[in-house]
Formats: sequence, C-alpha cells, structure tokens
Amino acid sequence: MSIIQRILDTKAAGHPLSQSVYQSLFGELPILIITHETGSAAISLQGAQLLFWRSANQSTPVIWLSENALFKKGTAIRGGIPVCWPWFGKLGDPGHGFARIVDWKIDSINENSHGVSVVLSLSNNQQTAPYFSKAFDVQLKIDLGHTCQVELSCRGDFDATSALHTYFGIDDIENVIITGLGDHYEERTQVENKPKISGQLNFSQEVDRIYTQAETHIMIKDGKRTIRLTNINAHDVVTWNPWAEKSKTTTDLGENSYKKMVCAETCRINHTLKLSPSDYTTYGFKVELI
Ligand code: TA6
Repeated sequence: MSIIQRILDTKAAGHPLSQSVYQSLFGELPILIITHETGSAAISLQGAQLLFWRSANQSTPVIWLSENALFKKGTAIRGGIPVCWPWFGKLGDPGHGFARIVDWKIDSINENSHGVSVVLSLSNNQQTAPYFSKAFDVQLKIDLGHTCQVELSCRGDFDATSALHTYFGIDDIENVIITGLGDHYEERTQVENKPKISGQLNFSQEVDRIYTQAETHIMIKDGKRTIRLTNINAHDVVTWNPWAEKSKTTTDLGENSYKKMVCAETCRINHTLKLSPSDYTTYGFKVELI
C-alpha cells in the first residue's frame, strides 16, 4: 500500500478538527489529514510540512512524498514542502535550519466549498533555543483547494535565508522541462549539467542550483501535465534532482525515486529576508495544474 494511502488510513483512528480536517498520528508524528471535495493532503505538525497534495481528479500527487520518508521526532521528512528557515542548506547547523524538525502550533483552520486553509506558527521556545538564541515569530499559511498556495511570514531582529523546498510529483524525470527560471544561477554540484537552451532546464544527471532571477511564473512540464508555480515576493528558485546514485544511497529516498520527483523551491537565499521585529515579511508561491 502506498505511503499516501497509509497516511489517509490513520484518519479512522484520529479526531476531527473541522469537517474536512482530522488530526492523527503517523509513525511518531502528529499529522493533519485533509480530505475535501477538491482533493486530499496531509500536514505534519513537526515542521509545518505539507506532506502531499493530490487534487481530486489526479492520481499522481502534485506535491510528492517519498515512499521511504521517516516519521521520527527530530528527523526531517523526505518530500512534501519542508520549510527551510532561518537558514538554507549549510549556512547554519542543522542543515536547512531547525524549523523543519521542531513542533509547530495550529493557529487556525478554516474551510468552505472552495477548500481548506490552515495556519501554523512557531515562536522561539525551549525546543528552538539550542539552535538559535534570537526572538522570532513565523507563520505558515497553507491554502488547499483547486490550487495550493503556501506563504511564510516571519519577524525578528535579523536577516534570514529560507526555502519552501517543494518536491513536485512528475511522470518521468527524463521528460521534464522547467521554464521561467531565468539565465543566472549558482551551481551547487561538482559536475555542471549545462542547460542546452538558455532559461530552460532538463535533466540527465544530478542537478542542484540556485536560480537568482527567476520569473514570476515557472512551468514544470513532464509530457503528461503542466504544473504552474507562481512565485510571490521571491525571485530565487532552487532546482534539485538527486539522480540515480544519490537516490539509491539516500535511505529515505530509495532506488529510482528520483524518476518521480523534482524539487523547484521558491526561496529567499540570494535575496535574503531582511526581518523587522514588529512587521511580518512574507514570501511564498501558488501551484496549479494548467
Ligand atoms: O535544495 C537542494 C538541497 O539543498 C540539495 O543540496 C540536497 O541536499 C537537498 O536539498 C536535500 O537536503 P536534505 O537536507 O533534505 O537532505
């Protein structure tokens, strides 16, 4: 049985928070299960991580979750939308920040016939203190319906880097073309996979790069469907596919999983988030099938 089905099945042992949202437990982690006429999804309270999102008429999830993802306290979950904050990658320790491995609170859940909106929040507390000494507030708003929109708002007295590290579900990586990334990028791999066509990315080996002048609309085409990613207040986009070897040797990915996912991560890395202690700074994205 697929991991998505196993997650959805925990609803039976969960308790309702609203008509379409149930809270349950998967592995060691509390999760929200969302089953609405527009689609289904789950969110982990550890990390405020959207785990997957499948719109009602699609069998392939738009937001992908690894079949081998680990659901353990303090361990990052492979897939969905990990929230990398207040630093990206190795700019601090732990890698990709601590927000994805600590517990968030539910601020609000609202729903109507168009979809479900969940707001989660995190403020400096005992669990975050070992990682970071400054005061902060972060909110993540996830709106799910016929589209999926995610916005991160944060405040504090420092500059942050961040990524909404989205794993998209695709039919076959070898057919994927991503457009709208712009021409300028920072290479993060040893062996560069030079784009054949300027501003357009396809995959024949590991790709890991930070595009710094991405357009507002990014298109991810896999030959079967087109996902449109609309950036909100962001022009940095990280693209990542681990390819065969790394996929095989990364326990929570597993052999061949690289064929079914591609990361296109709306982020604020080159253009850092310059925070204020009083006003929230927001960035995010919207995803739709077109
Ligand atoms: O965003 C791309 C990246 O930074 C890659 O370098 C790759 O390591 C990936 O994220 C996954 O990182 P993680 O810490 O989740 O294993």
